[in-house]
Amino acid sequence: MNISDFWHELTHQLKSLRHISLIAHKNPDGDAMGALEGMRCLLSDNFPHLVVDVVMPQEDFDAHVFWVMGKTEENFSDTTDCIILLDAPRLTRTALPLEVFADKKVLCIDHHESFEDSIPGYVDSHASATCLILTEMALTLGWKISVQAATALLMGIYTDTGGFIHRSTDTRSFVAAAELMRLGADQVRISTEVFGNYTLPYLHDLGRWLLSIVIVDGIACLFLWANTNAALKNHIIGFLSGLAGVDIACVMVDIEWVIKCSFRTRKDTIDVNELAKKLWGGGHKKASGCILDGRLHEGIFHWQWQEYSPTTFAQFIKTLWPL
Ligand SMILES: [Mn+2]
Repeated sequence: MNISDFWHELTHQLKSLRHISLIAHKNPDGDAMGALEGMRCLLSDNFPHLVVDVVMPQEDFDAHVFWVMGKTEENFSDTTDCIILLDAPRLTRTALPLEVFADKKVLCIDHHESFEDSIPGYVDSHASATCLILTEMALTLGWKISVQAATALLMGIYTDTGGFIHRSTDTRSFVAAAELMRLGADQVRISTEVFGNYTLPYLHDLGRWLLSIVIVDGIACLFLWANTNAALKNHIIGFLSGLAGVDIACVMVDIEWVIKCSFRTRKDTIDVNELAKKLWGGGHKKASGCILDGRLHEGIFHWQWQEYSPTTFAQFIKTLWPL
């Protein structure tokens, strides 16, 4: 579906709906939270007849981005007549069991690459953030954009572009950011909350983890524990991918019986989406991930009857990707 058809169809449908629930991927990042809060404001302000809920069932949120959120719900309401999935292409990426989506209408607005089982809706894999898509949508349709919406959307663009330094940063990102600032987005608060406000214990923790990084043939690898602070996980992978001599950064975190593996690269010649696909995952060219059915125990990753240290796992990644 092309962009204008999708948006006009959506606007048309919104008039006959009563109750919309918004959801994003589990372990929501700044773009997911910015999109949830931004879309909540946009829908509430432009379609006053709608009840709009944001469903965020988890509790461990990154405080550097959570401040932007308004009221959230644990689950869908019985009266929800449409769910909009933001910043994720499929229902398995949310923190809720698939049953809760049964017989509900679901639309997706996202900037990740599509899969065969992706939810229908609007996907622009060239957009640097889901918040960029929402900003362009609101501007194109002439929707009212409140200061709260503008701040949330700008925060999403800020975080998914790493503060306008990742390779995904483009003219569209700057144009949208400029429009949002013109509408009153609180850029000072975003930069202070997202990129500042670290505590000394946090920095000490970060320092200890930095000492555990290994680099093998251009692959930087680090295993983190489940209880590691959510902000630290995001922060550390940024450090890894920016290190001299690193082509691919790989961070493994154990989460509830599976291992989440995240890949980043700053090299134009490397596509970590292709790498993640080899491990049944996906994402973007410069940032991707996969879920592996293994476990981390005392610094060793147990997976498919093998034991990997960060060094041997980096060697394994190397075999998947001819650099
Ligand atoms: Mn995103």
